[in-house]
Amino acid sequence: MTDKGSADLVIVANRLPVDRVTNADGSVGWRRSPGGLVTALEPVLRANEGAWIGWPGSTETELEPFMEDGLRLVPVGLSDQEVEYFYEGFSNGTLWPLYHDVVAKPEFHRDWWIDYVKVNQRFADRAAEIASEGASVWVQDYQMQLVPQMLRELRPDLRIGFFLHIPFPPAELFQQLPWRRQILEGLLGADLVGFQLAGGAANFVRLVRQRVGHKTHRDMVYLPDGRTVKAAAFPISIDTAVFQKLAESDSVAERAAEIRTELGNPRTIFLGIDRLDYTKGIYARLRAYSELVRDGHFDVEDTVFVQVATPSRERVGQYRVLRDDIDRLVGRINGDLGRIGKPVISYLHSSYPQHEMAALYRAADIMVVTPLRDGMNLVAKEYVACRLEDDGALVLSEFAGAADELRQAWLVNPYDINGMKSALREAYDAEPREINRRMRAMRKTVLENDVSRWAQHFLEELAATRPEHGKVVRDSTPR
Ligand code: GDG
Repeated sequence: MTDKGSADLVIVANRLPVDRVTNADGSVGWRRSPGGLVTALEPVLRANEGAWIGWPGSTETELEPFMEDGLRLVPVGLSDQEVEYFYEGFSNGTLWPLYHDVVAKPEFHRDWWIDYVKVNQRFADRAAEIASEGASVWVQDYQMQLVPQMLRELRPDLRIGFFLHIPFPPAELFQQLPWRRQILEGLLGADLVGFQLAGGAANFVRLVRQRVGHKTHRDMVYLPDGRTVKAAAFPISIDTAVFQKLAESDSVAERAAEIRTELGNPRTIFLGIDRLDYTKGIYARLRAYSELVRDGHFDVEDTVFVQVATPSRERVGQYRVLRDDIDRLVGRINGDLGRIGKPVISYLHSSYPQHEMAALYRAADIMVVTPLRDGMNLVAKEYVACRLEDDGALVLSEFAGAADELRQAWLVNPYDINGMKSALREAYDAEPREINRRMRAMRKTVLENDVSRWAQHFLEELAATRPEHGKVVRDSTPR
């Protein structure tokens, strides 16, 4: 690799931050996919001749790099087999369940691993091509864990950061992985490895010591060639201003009122919003709620649970089974306990625009977020951002990363159905003063720590690594 590219900051992520859309006239265009990550990184990408490398989400065509709304996007193509082996297979059938406490059984297939290596190499090659001399490259998430080392081999001049959006498991689980050493070495190609929580960083450092045999001290790894790698926590957040503004708008307020009317003006609306994923604890949550209805604590005449389950990974077998399980459970609960026009659970298997999400957050009196394991959980923070009047209760799993910051939620163990039932009842019965006190504290946390701050904090730490090398990443004052 001799030719250096021109990008001073490169983001490497599995997906590009846009979706391909076919317009009414048949032409093909791009629509920005909503998400805090791109909003947070946009200003800093613009200020640094930045580029974003990712898969455009379809296998149809090979695409050249292009500009979209001022962002330089560099597509990496995947074949049908790679989508199946690298993405659905190794990423979502092996790593995802393994990193989430093995709540589903991870599958280990050597063919999947071969494609994971192949695709990671392709992403690393692209990054090596477009990064300028001494540039910073920020690699995102579990699909890309080999990229730091592959890139370091091609371009030792780069500053490389990595952030894992999902939990990093304890050694006892990680060691099941037949390719554990390769993954650890892949990550060690970075100068800075970021995790959602300090526990993830500690798990990583311990594994590096035990399995790779490098010297470590606290959050630092010392490599034999003199290089150091820092592991630290950077809890991600949301674009708080966007949600706050949406929640303040008249149209969202009107839509929230409309939702309430459409539900028959109940006294209390419970809400769950999740990707339909077995880590999110939807099944046990709905069971806990339905038992409270069955036992007469909640009455379908004035209480309803709205569960939005956004379609996700529908080609992966475990996700299809989950969908059937939830369909059956909801059908049974509504069949047994509902009345005409009064379902116990109003179940929506669909995705919605952000405006509708904000209206749901505004309409809901009690938000129920009970994952079995979750890196952070942004839905919990979005709910808090939308509660302009410091009202609304949050019932939150102890096993979501967000529980570290949102201590004033009603915290629950999602495996303990009776415990969840008690928390749901307590939140339902809580005095407005108590609800306000808790929400006020949580709003302070979410308002002070938004996703721009998260990105800035990570990039500052990255810039502080290898001070003798690398360009200075220019700061940007977002919005
Ligand atoms: C991973 C980690 C970590 C959902 N349905 C719709 C919709 N959403 C949006 C939510 C939220 C996001 O998707 C989901 O984020 P979560 O954090 O809740 O969960 P994961 O998708 O599992 O995310 C997680 C996160 O990465 C970030 O690091 O917090 O732990 O698992 O923003 O609002 N958005 C729209 N329509 C929907 O129907 N517009």
